[in-house]
Amino acid sequence: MNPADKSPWIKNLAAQVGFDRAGIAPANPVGRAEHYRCWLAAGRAGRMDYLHRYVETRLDPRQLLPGARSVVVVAHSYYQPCPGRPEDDLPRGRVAMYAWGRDYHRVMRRKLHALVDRMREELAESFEARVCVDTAPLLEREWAASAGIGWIGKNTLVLDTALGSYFFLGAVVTTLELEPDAPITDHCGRCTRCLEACPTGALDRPYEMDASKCISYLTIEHREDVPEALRPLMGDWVYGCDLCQQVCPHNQRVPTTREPDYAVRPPAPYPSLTELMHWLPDDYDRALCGSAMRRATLPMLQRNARIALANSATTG
Ligand code: B12
Ligand code: SF4
Ligand code: SF4
Repeated sequence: MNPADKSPWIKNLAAQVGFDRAGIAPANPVGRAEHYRCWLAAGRAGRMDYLHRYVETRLDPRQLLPGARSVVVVAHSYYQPCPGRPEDDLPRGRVAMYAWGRDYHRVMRRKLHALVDRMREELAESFEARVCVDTAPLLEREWAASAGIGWIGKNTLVLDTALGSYFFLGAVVTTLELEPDAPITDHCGRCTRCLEACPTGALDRPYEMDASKCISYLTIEHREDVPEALRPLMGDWVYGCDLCQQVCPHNQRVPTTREPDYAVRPPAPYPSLTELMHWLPDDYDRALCGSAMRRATLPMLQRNARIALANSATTG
C-alpha cells in the first residue's frame, strides 16, 4: 500500500474502533516551540511541574519514538446533554462534563491499542508505534491542529464545526510514512465569548491561558490552598470547569457521544457538597472507582467542596 492509500485506510480503521475523527500530521517539530518555552518561563503552568519535564520531547515526536514519521491523531466525543439539577435544597457542586463517566484515559488507550493491533494485522510492512493519551509528553493540540482535526480556538481548545470542543484527543506516533491532512482554518472569527465568560481571567489573551488561574487547574491540579482572591470566582465547580465551552457557539448543537463508558455516573454532575465533606477514604474509593475524578485526591475534593459551600452561602 502506498502512503496516500494507507492514510484513508487508517482513518477508516479509527472510525471502526469508535473514534469520531482521525487525521494525520507529519512528525515534525512543533512550529510554536518558543511560545511553549515562554509560557513555562512566565509561570503560566502554575505548579504543573510535569509540563517542565521532557520539554524537547513535547516539541518533537521523533524524541518520543526514534524514526517517527507520522502522528495519527484521533478525537472521541464525550458530549451529552446535562441532566437537570436534583430538585432538593441541598447545596451542590458541579463537575465538568469530561469527568462524568469512566476515566477517558482507559477508554481511549483501549481503543488506540485496538487501532494499532488492526494496523499490525492488516499491514504487510512492520512498523513502530507509540500510543499517547495525556500520559506521554506530547502537545496533543498542536498535532490535532496540524492533522486537520480542528482549529485551536481562543479558549485554547481544539474545535470542530460539527463536534464542537467536547472531545478528547489521542495520538499514535508511528514510523509509518503516511500522507498528511491539511490543517483547517480558524472559525472563531470576531467572537470573544469564551474570554468574557471566564470568571477568573485565565483566558487573558486570545489563544492563550494563564493556567494558574484556571478553575480546572485549581480544582484538579493545584494541591495546596487556593489563593484567597480566586476562591469566590470559582462558583460551585468542584472538579474542572466548562464555562468557556458552554458559551461557545460551536457547542450549541453537537451530537451526543456514542460511547457508553462516558455515560454519567453519580455523584457527577451535581455532587452534594455536605456529602463530599463527610466522605471517608472508603466512600471516595467506592464512589469514584474507575472515574476520571480520581485525579483529585480526597483532601483536594473536600477543599473544593469547602470553597463551593462558602460561595453558595454568599450567592444564596
Ligand atoms: C495541562 C493541561 C491542562 C491545564 C492547562 C490547559 C491549557 N490550556 O494549557 C488545565 C488543568 C488548566 C487544563 C484544563 C482543561 N483541559 Co486539559 N490538558 C492539559 C494537557 C495535559 C497539556 C496541555 C499543555 O501542554 N498546555 C500547555 C500550553 C502552552 O500548550 P497548548 O495550549 O497546547 O499550546 C499550544 C497552542 O495553544 C499554541 N498557541 C499558542 N498561541 C497560539 C496562537 C494561535 C493563533 C494558535 C492557533 C495557537 C497558539 O501554541 C502552544 C505551544 O505549542 C493536555 C493533554 C496534552 N498532552 O496535550 C490536556 C488537554 C488539552 N485538556 C483537555 C481538556 C478536555 C481540558 C478541560 C476541558 C477539562 C475541564 N472541563 O476542566 C479544561 C479546558 C480548559 C481550557 N480552556 O483549555 C483536552 C482538550 C481536548 C480539546 N478538544 O482540545 C486535552 C487535549 C486532553 C485530551 N487528551 O483530550 N488542561
Ligand atoms: S475552564 Fe473555566 S476557568 Fe478555565 S479558562 Fe475556561 S472558563 Fe476560564
Ligand atoms: S467562544 Fe468564540 S472565540 Fe471562544 S473558542 Fe468558541 S468561537 Fe472561538
